[in-house]
Amino acid sequence: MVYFRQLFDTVSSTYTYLLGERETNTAVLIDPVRGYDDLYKQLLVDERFSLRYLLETHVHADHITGASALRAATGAKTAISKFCGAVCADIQLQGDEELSFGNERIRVIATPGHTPGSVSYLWRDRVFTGDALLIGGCGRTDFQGGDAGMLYDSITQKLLALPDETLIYPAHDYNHRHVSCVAQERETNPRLAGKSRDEFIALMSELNLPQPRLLDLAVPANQHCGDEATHAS
Ligand SMILES: N[C@@H](CCC(=O)N[C@@H](CS)C(=O)NCC(=O)O)C(=O)O
Ligand SMILES: [Fe+2]
Repeated sequence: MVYFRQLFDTVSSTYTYLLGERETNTAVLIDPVRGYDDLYKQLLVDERFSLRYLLETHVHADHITGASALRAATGAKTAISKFCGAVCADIQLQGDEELSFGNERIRVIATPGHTPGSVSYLWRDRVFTGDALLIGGCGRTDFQGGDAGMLYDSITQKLLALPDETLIYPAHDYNHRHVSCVAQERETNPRLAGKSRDEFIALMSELNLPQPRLLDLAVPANQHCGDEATHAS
């Protein structure tokens, strides 16, 4: 039996995911947000889970990760792509490997483009896409080494190449949507459906989005795994 819970930070509209396995009572947390440590810890206690991994989809630009505090509290290992420049993490992911917790397996898929170190995590029938693929959108590519062509390739060749019914759980949604699936994004995502690579690159260069409010604070803090000692907010 497995356990799945989607949690939401209303300040940054970030989704955090708790995946659990009931035979060994082991769990994994994807993209924890700093400030929710007590809530996560209580949830782990209530559900009797021991935390194995704290997985980051990338270095976030809009909120600070809760990884450091949770690692200290639980002994879980932190993992992030080796291309994120977060040397503080216990595991530097190559972007094509398998992680296991209890009897469960998670496949790491390199999905660069929003950032060079963006990865997605495939678990059972669902994929956690970080900011690579959002519901009806995708991560911006105008900072943090973003590359629209690379993002198009990641989305079309890796994420939308998964089976149609694969569920898509992004790192954010700003419009109260919780989940999508591969077929839905392929057919309806306005940034991608019917768009060539060049059209996508042109569209991404014309977004003119305001910078995330916490950009200058969050990026360096997250490269230190959200360590309170080095980067207090
Ligand atoms: N208003 C938000 C903006 C956050 C933002 O720009 N998020 C990035 C991800 S780090 C993004 O790619 N957003 C996609 C989009 O807005 O289309 C803030 O200030 O934090
Ligand atoms: Fe991001």
